Amino acid sequence: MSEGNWGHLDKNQIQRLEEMLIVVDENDQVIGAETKMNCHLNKNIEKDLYLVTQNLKIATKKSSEERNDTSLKSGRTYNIPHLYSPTSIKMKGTVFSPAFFGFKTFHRLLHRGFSVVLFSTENKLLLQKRADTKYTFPGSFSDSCSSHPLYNPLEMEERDAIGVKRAAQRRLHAELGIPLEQLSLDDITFVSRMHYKLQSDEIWGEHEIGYLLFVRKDVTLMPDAAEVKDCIYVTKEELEDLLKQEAKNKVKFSGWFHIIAKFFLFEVWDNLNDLNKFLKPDKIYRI
Ligand code: DMA
Ligand code: MN
Repeated sequence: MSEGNWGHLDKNQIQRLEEMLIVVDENDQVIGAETKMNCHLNKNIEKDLYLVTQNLKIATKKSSEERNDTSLKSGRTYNIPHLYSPTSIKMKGTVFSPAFFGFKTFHRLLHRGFSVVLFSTENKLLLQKRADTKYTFPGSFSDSCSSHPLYNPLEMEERDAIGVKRAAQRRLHAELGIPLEQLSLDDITFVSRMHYKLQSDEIWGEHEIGYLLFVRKDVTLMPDAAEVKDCIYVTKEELEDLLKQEAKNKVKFSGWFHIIAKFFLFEVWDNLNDLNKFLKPDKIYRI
């Protein structure tokens, strides 16, 4: 693996790669959990995988299997469905396909994420510039705050997308320093979901069902430099200008911000007082 794609990560980002994310199928039904690292490696997103859906005791690496991933450890029992990506399983000298053991084929590891677009009451959009240490799209402008709900009961609660909203509140506080009392779950509107796959570089990428969330509020910002390099409020014209600068290689934007901008943002911006026609909680846009 090339130094450039790992070398820019600091201790905080490396540690956060151990967070357990929610693995979903193409209809956003929960299938299991995986580390943030495994969810964002192109090698896991670009090929078919198998999913262990029963408790599985891995006896010893040597005698029971041949595999090239590090997500399962020998001698441990897994109680939650877990990614398993062997190319083959070798038992007593014979090579079997994982399907032989009844492991369900699972196409291209997919996880749940969210993106918050936050507007001030003056109708300016909050953009964040990602820290240079971020694993994907380092140093790029992006929406106000993107991240992932975690595999725990509170952030997996699906009624009114409450779990995802809790995760958004947690990250708006952690990344941007927005005080929890300034942003309640009721301040966050769930707009719709998008399914997309993106490459950031040759190592890292996204394959996500992303919840688009909307906030319109004046908030206090105290960004964490380990996550966010800069924060700016922009008008629609200023954003259009920044996007033109990207074409001249002067600034960069995250891949998912382009999707949000193309399919939602400018239309939403023109209708900030009446978002009802954009609220499609049951729809998943395939992009
Ligand atoms: C990724 O955001 C999430 C989406 C929806 C593209 P991120 O890389 O900033 O997430 P994290 O907080 O997990 O680093
Ligand atoms: Mn992601």
